[in-house]
Amino acid sequence: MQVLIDIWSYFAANILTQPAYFIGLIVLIGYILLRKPWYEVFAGFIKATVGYMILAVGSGGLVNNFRPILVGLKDRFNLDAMVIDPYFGQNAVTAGVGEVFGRTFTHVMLLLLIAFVFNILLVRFKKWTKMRAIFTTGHVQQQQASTAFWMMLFCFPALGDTPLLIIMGLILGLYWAVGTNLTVELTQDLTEGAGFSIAHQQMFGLKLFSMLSEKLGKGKNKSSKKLEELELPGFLSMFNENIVATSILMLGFFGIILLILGKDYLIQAGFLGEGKSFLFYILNTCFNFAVYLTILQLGVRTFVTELTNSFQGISTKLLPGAVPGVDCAVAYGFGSPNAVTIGFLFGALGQFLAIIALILLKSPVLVIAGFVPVFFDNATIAVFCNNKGGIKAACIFPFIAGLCQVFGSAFIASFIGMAAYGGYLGMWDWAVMWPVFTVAMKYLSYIGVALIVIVLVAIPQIQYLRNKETYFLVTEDYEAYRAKKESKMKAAV
Ligand code: ASC
Repeated sequence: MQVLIDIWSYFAANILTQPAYFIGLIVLIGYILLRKPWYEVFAGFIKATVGYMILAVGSGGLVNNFRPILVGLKDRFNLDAMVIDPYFGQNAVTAGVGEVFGRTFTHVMLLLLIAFVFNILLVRFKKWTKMRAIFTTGHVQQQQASTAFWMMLFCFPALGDTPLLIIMGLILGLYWAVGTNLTVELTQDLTEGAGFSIAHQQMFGLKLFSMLSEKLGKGKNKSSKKLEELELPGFLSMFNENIVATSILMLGFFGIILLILGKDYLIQAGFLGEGKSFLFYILNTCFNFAVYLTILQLGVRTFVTELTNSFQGISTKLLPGAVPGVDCAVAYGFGSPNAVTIGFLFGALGQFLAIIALILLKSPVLVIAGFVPVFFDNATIAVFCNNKGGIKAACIFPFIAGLCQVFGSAFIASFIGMAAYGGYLGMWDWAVMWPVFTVAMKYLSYIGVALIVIVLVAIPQIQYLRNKETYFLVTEDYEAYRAKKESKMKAAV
């Protein structure tokens, strides 16, 4: 038994929670199943792994680049508050779970394993479950397992380890399978059949906002144009170029925030070297955004084709008709690159306004914006909303999402007692869906658990019943799916 636990720990630490190697492994297995020659298998593994590492350089760079701004806002306005960010949330669980509940953190990895295996089984039996996607974003799974572990202990503090892990594994595994399944059509439409879905922290949000965007975009008004269709006249035409647009928008928004923070503060906090130019510091910070975004997109382009091609091995031999659910940043390689920037800005606006509201209302819990929710959640929502509903949708829904992230996190983190440990996950599903789950379990106990399971199990069934003809076609043969959808649309006109 110990040997098995050691193998699992090694696998979890080095592969499962290291997305680059996990994606590499999936590609490796996929190509082996397709009986490709060894050198193609090996090359595919390297391209996928290195591609993912490039993506990680881009996203890590974005996170670090914006740290001074977010830390600065906190320091300058003397806010003593919890940060909404997956990494702060994970630290809060590690720090508090023993103190509050007297349990150890090691169970989190076990919970991850149970939920992951359950997700695979649900997809294996998709004929009955109607679930088509596997959640492969390991580092996110780890963050979610930590938070879910805390929530579960909060609702059932007296429950023994084994039943606790089983119930939680069931709910978390269902959430992964149902959530990533919800984004299958959206992602296939965005990527024109690249063969993956989104497995991240805003999957229910993506589905909800995409449906609303579709409604919004139906009107014949100009604003239902997509961002990439916008042809700006005269000097505005420089915004047609993504790198230029991104840099100018960042300069307008974050340049002003940096000016407000002031040179003295930035020097004192150690972000700006003594004697260095403040002007060029601002330019660097804002332009770097465009740099890291470009790197991120290069990473996506490097590994996505490998993943798409190799997964056919898995989806024909092991898990028929399944797609891998991947990191939300992969979507930034598709659709309008400007949507990423627009989503970030409107999401930040929503979050900042919500934080000001908390301060004015003298909320007992204050929130500090963390970069991961404010950027990755809202940029992703904008990419999908732009694709379904155009420019207006790409502005409105990230803004609303920003409000949800702050208010929802403030509520749930104080309800379950995580706020005292300085952080909460903060992403959309965890600021809206999981608070609902937690309240249901806290007040209705096992009836609450049963209700959550019933609702989650029903969602893919409803999706299936609404589109029986094309439901499995969309992952199995995208071209045929598109042709069917188009002829249906023509018939409706
Ligand atoms: C998260 C998280 C990250 C980012 C990354 C986006 O939720 O923990 O590191 O989003 O996955 O690419």
